[in-house]
Amino acid sequence: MNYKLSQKILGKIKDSENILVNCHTSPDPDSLGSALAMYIALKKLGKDVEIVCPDNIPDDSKFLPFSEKIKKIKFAKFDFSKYDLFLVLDSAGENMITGISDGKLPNIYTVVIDHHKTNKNFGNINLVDVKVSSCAELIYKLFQDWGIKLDTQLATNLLTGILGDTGIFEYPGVGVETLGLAGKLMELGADKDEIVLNIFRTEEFKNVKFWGEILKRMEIDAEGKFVWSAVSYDVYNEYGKPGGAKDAAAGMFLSLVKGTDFGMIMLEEEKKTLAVSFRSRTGLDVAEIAVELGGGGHKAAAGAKIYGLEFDSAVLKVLGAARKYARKAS
Ligand SMILES: [Mn+2]
Repeated sequence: MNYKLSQKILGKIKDSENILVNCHTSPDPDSLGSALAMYIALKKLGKDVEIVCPDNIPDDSKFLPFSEKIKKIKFAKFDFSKYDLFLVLDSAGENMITGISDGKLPNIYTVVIDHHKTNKNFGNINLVDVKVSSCAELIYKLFQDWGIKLDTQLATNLLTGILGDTGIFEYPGVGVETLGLAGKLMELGADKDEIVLNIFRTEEFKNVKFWGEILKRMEIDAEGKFVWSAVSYDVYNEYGKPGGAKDAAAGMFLSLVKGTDFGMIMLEEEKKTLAVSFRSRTGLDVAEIAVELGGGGHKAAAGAKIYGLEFDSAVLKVLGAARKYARKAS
């Protein structure tokens, strides 16, 4: 048995008829792969399942088996009354689920299944394992406990989650357990090359040009040992608001620069809403900065949103938190 809570969660599922599963805001490959894998498993268990998300799923993820089942909803308006169980995956807190800064969760029995070290344990049952690479890896271990037979479609979704949250196995700390598991998923028919091509090598040309705007604005803080870039709403809007461009650029550019420990990209997604992606280069824990700013995440990759400040003030706030953390860490 991988987890003590596995059977308790399975019992709850067996007692339920209509099950709701979530994808988090700006759903990434781990969120999507985890939710879709769970969807397939719950169907195998004979349940009615719905997957909901506060945002649209990216076009590059539409090749994933059953991705068409993910429904975009407004949490404040959706009718949750028919559901008797809510499985919350890969989501550290309420706003990651609802997409609203002070959003309330529906009043349904809630099971949290997550790997964020900043998880707030807000469910009725909380299975949080911060040692796994991804929520998909956790779910693989959970399915082992449940005796779920994996098929190619399920394996494809799980491998997508692992590839996403490990930066295609590149992030510091990705070890033999994760690699071994990925190998097993490939034996089951998951096509690593197809996933990598679709998700990481199918960028819109304009998004790549937008990365140029990010790079052009990149600064180095030699004392704090970090790089940073901040792009205002007006520039973002000029490029047609390329969703996902910030995270993709963060994955590529923030852990490259000699002499730095970490980096961050700030993007004003809406007027007075600054989204920040942090990436660690040396293994320094960037989730601590994200938490200081009201966000969360992992040691190697984290995020936060600053609401209600003008662009310049929001940027200064983020820089202040980063410098404070850098001083403390050195
Ligand atoms: Mn994840």
